[in-house]
Amino acid sequence: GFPPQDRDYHTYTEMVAELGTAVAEHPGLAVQSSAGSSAMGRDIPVLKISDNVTADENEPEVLFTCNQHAREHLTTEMCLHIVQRYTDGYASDPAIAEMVDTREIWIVPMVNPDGSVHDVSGVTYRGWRRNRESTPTDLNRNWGHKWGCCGGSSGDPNASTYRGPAPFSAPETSAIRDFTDSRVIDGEQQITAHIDFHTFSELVLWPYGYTENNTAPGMTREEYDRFARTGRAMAATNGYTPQQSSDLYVTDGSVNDWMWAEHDILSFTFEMYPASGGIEGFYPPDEVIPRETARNDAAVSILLREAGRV
Ligand code: 0X9
Ligand code: CA
Ligand code: CA
Ligand code: CA
Ligand code: ZN
Repeated sequence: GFPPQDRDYHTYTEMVAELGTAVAEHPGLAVQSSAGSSAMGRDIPVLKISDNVTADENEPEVLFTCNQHAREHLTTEMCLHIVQRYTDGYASDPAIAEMVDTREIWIVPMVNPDGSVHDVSGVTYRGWRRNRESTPTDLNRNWGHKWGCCGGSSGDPNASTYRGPAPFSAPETSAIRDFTDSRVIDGEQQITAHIDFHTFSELVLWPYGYTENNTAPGMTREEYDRFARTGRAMAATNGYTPQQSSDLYVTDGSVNDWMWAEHDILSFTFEMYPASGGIEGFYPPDEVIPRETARNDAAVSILLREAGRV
């Protein structure tokens, strides 16, 4: 688990317990389900938050995913913070209640549970990024849109950005793909907006990642402008830097490209605190968790509101 000085971070077991507590305390607002299993057989829990939560209502759906990359533990705390804000905050905050009543919010706090557990299973942090298949895959290079197309991933099984042998070869990416596909009802994708949380660099990123061009097949000028406008509006609230993801560096097989190209989901990556650093940037002290998760409250609210615009 986490060392004593970082005990406020949640291990996999503690994350599962936290979701159980949220459901127990708010049975009318939260239900837990499963997206599937990791390579080592761990469950990948999904929490849904809404009014009349056991019913599939005709409300815009929004997805938050965290911890694709094992060592990016602050992102799990971000997803758990969203869980708490939209459950515990329901009774006292009318703005929260309005969003819970008019949206269906899906939260996956640990997309990569095996990697996350592995990263904290030694005497010191392991600096692990990928999943825990026998040949580990970088999950954020394993998505199926333009997989491996453009030099934005590695075909070398030893590389930290190894894309895997085929698109969606990793159980974790195929689980989130299947969950997302399952939200297509009567031919219409119900999820309209998504944030995949990472660390670090304090960035708001939008697709495409595989090309440096702004427009490309499936991305019109108007659509690009909506990404840029929404991304900049969110970044104005948290002080992050907004940019197209390929302005940082080109990636192929990343989650945002697939979510947008396959499902027209307004899909962003947030790179959380800190702004810069070396390997220690992945391990901010647990004292910063409250500040650095609440820092994204307004941005999350903006995305939820934007999710209701067609
Ligand atoms: O490389 C990644 O997967 C993300 N950065 S991280 O340091 N958390 O690994 C960034 C993905 C965003 N996409 C592009 N930069 N194209
Ligand atoms: Ca501490
Ligand atoms: Ca509802
Ligand atoms: Ca619905
Ligand atoms: Zn990452």
